[in-house]
Amino acid sequence: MILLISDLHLESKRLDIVQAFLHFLETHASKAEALYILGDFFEVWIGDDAMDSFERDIAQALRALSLKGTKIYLMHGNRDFLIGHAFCRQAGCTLLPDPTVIELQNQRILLMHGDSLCTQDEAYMRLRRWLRNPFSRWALSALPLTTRRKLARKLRNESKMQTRQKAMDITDVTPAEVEHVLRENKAHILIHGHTHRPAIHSFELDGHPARRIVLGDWDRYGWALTINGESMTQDRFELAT
Ligand code: LP5
Repeated sequence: MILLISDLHLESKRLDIVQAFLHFLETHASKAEALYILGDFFEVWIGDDAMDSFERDIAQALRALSLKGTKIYLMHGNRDFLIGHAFCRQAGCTLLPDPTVIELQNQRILLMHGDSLCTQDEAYMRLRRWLRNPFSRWALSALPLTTRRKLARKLRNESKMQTRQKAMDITDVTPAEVEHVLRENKAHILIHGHTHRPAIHSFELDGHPARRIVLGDWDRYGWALTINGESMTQDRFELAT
């Protein structure tokens, strides 16, 4: 059995989510062969050198799970694309490129965070190109921590303001891009997060049944997709109060 989650946006201000995640690790994830975290695991990540006790405790919890035998795979999201090898080493997890194809039951399954599929969101696509550019990453990483924190806060505030004003279809994935990535990766199943619109979409791709499974974000509820043999089910659970 494997588990997939995304968009937990872990931060010290949301201890309800942290508690639910720790509980999820102990109860569900410890029984899984593998746990895939498809991005935006943290609310924001400005570099491994900014790790504090909060992030170290989360890394420790993941390491404890990996020592029990569950393999942990982590993909970057748009908020935590600066997670690096130092965190992964501490957490005992493997960093996955976006996109990644896994094979289960002779099926190729495409895993992505999902932000790169929102191609109609031109303002975000510009920001993404700029932030992911190796030179910008290098320059940002060289800034003092206080400056990085301020920049990240500014970006979050600007993003919240602008996202509220964007039409729903702009902030969702572009169907043509979904078809393109599936064809390019010779897959008929795509699993991603990012849009916070949990669902299982069935459609036809080149005469074959295809599915796009959108993982839910952890906020009012927690979400996890379980793949067990042929079955794929997404469960929603209450966060303890
Ligand atoms: O995150 P979410 O889902 O709410 O919104 C995203 C898009 N927004 C983002 C930005 C992130 O929320 C914040 C990024 C934090 C990164 C941390 C590390 C950064 C490094 C800095 C320090 C080392 O990804 C949002 C999409 C939405 O998904 C749906 O797909 O719409 O995109 C935007 O809102 C982008 C805006 O439209 C354009 C923003 C221009 C900002 C200009 C301000 C510049 C000031 C700072 C310069 C570094």
